[in-house]
Amino acid sequence: MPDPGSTPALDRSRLDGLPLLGAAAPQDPARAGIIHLGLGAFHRAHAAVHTARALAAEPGDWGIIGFANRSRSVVDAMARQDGLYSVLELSEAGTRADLVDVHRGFGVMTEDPGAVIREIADTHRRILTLTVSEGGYYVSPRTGHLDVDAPLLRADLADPSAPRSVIGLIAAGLTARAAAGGEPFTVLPCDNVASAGQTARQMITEFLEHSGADDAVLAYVRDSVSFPDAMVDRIVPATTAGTSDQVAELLGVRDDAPVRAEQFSMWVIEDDFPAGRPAWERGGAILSDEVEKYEQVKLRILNGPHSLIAYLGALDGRVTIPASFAQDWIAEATLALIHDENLPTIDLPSGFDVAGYIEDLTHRWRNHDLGHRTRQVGSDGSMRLPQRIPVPARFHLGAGRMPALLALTVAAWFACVVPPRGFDPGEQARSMTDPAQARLQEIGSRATTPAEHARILLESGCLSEELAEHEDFVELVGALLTTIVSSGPRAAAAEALAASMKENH
Ligand code: CS2
Repeated sequence: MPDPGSTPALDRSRLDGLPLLGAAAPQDPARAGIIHLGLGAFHRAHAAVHTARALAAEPGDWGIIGFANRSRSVVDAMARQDGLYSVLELSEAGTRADLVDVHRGFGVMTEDPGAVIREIADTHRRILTLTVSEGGYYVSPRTGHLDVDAPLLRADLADPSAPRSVIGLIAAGLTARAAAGGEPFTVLPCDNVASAGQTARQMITEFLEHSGADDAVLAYVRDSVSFPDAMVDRIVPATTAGTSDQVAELLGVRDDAPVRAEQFSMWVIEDDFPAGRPAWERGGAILSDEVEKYEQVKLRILNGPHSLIAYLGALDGRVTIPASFAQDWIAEATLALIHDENLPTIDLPSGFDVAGYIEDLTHRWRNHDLGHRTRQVGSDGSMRLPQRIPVPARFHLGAGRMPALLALTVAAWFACVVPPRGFDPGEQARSMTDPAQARLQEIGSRATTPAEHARILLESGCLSEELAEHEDFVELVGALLTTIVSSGPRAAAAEALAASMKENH
């Protein structure tokens, strides 16, 4: 173990001889064409990496000005390190570390919203990328429109010049950019949200309308701002305390902002950039006009089943995704969810090797070195599951079939995060977090049985109002939750497997 005291800190003076991933962006911050909101591990292991690779193939003015959501720690560390950090890639062939050198400015959105607005108005900036998680888009799962009842949005709508939500910030930034001459611009979401580009356009436009924006601003956003869809895919676990030690061992420097990721990385982007873009297609990304289909693949083959692995695993006391997926009964339920329930609902991209994607995925989920935690994947289900469950579930229910493994995913989520009265889901589930947890717990507290608990929660519209109208689905979620409470997750998985896709009578 290297001695942290004697390992020199990473900064530009240490670059010589260290491996650089792709190429560096131009040093001058004025030549940073990209702003990024959400400077977490995912962006730094995904879009930033593809950008560095694209710059190696084709130089250009594509440095990144990065804003963290609220935490100073990454921003401070990266600023201290002259924008440098390392990406640890953990594959079967071993672990390698490379430096990424594309970030040219830093800030914290909640501390200095004015800086974000100024950056969006700045004509040197041409693209805004986003990793703000599902909740950052403020889509009401109930209405599909902007969630104007969310307290933060309500406050932003009352005073749109001092926004604190991401949607409010972008709306204010675009308003300022329109006033500064209306140069074209692109907002490119990189979250696991279906039709994320269209969704962002809709939410930002609704925000502007609700806040009484000028017609000229609305016309600017409609005509000169593009919102391409994109599918993003790379498993990036939270950085742990040991990650910096690993970098010290591999590179001989102390990096306070490293990220860890699997080798696999995929980014499919709709090619709609009126102000230009990096040569991402030369940096490992796919530019495609079938992004929506790729998004379906991602959300229904990877993300939805990932949630099931996390919830069943946590209820079974498993700390990590690979430890969960190693349980035969969890793997069996997960693969049945993929093949029998989700795959038939997907309109596959042309020429896409779905069998290969699934085969790869089972290896990715077995990557023990990543140590991806069940509590990480299981957190924020109230924002993630509406993207993952209702559409495929309604597809089958509408045709008279019962998607019992989708129902199991919902029951296991409730059991972990909003457990029925008197049920202890165990330490891994208890450590999952969710911004809606207290509200949902309050709603569920009126129930006297697990079945009633599931019913009240679903009828509150927490997943989708339309789904809650399917009485037989609601009943099955209740029955599966009852089984989890009385006999454990394994018994519930067996029950769901037996019921999956049976014709309704
Ligand atoms: C996961 C994703 O936490 C989750 O919900 O399903 O973060 C997943 O690891 C990534 O989308 C992989 O691309």
